[in-house]
Amino acid sequence: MKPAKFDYYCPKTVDEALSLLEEIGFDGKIIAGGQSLVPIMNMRLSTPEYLIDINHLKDLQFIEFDGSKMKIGALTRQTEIEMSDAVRQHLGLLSEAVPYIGHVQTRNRGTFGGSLVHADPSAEIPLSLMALGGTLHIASKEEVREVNVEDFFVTYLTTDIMPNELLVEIHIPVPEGRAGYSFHEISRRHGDFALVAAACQLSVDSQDRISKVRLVLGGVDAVPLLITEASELMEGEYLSAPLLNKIADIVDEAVNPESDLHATADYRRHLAKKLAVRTVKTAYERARSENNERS
Ligand SMILES: Cc1cc2nc3c(=O)[nH]c(=O)nc-3n(C[C@@H](O)[C@H](O)[C@H](O)COP(=O)(O)OP(=O)(O)OC[C@H]3O[C@@H](n4cnc5c(N)ncnc54)[C@H](O)[C@@H]3O)c2cc1C
Repeated sequence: MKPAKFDYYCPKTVDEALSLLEEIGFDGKIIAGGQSLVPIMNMRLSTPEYLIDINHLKDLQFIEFDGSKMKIGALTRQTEIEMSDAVRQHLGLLSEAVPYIGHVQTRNRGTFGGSLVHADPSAEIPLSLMALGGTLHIASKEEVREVNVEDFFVTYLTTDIMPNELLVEIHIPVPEGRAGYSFHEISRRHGDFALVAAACQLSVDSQDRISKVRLVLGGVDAVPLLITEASELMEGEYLSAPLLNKIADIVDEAVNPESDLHATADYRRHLAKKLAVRTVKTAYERARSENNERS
């Protein structure tokens, strides 16, 4: 199918884009990589009257390390994240997760910010950001406001962003000390969205006790699900088989999967427990083998 008729704008500066968004409001839509929006428009599930193409806003395309956090521009292509040495060194979880997104061709166009705003609950970038923690910087004509990732995802395909706003950059703290991470997902074919995905970012103290951990599951609720009870249980503990069994029980309680054409809710629940245990174990082993403290 073809999209419904629309007018097309191609602003050259962020300021120009924000003025257009202010003027057009609910009748307009930003297009970044177009890898989610264009199929939706082709199916006429979305029929914006105006498209605002942000591909010329090169100010929004960067990856920077400032000593304690990574700053990533919203328009940064997923391939740039995948290929970045700085991301591999400081945010290994993202480097591990991004190759699961679609295909090389979709990652060449798809952007970091587009995936966050599209907010598919099984998408790899929202899940990884939830595990890493961080803030989203959202600009309008009036201000730039900061939203913690925990507050950004509202429900399926819905985020805390208004029609007159533009996601401009994302700040992610670099894990300190002896840190480990892990990302796993199960999908029917490579490149498909995950049936269930799990991400874990974890740190241990000098005695190998877990000092900080964030476990997140995707594809099991309307948003990427941060399993806070599992963090509370693990912090201050050594990882052990009984602890992993308790984590599986917590995950069983926390998830709220649905059945669809691809998998039943029961199968998704089963995968969630298995993947949670697998990601925590791998992240812990990686953290323990990290001898050189980074700060
Ligand atoms: C064949 C195929 C397979 C795929 N498989 C996966 C997969 O396995 N995992 C996965 O996560 N994704 C997958 N995707 C989607 C992924 O490729 C998209 O990149 C991503 O979901 C959207 O990013 P985008 O830059 O293309 O955004 P767009 O499609 O341009 O926009 C998506 C939404 O975000 C809004 N938006 C974009 N940028 C901004 C901004 N800076 N500020 C405010 N709003 C903004 C748009 O208005 C729109 O509502 C797949 C896509 C295809 C075509």
